[in-house]
Amino acid sequence: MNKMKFYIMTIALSLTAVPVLAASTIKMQVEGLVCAFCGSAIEKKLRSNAATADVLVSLEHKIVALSLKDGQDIADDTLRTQITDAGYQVKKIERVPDTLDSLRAALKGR
Ligand SMILES: [Cu+2]
Repeated sequence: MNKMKFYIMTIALSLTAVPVLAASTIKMQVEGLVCAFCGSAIEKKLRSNAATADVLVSLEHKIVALSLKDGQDIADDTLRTQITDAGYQVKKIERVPDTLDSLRAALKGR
């Protein structure tokens, strides 16, 4: 392999090593959400994070999800604390590749 090819390969590899796009949707399973007031309380709490772009609350599926603003993040611990402090129990926190809209559509169809 000549030097030029080697450089091109190296650049190509280093580009693919960078995560294409960090998951920007956080999906949480939350227990204790029983009525619309719970839903709006938790939504308000999550929207207080500067990194929050949008929030989805499904009482029916016990799912709370939020989308993050580009390049921003909220630590799992922060979310856990906010939700616990509001009086609910977080069962699961996961980063998913779906957009909030696709989650919304999927929950509706279930
Ligand atoms: Cu309630």
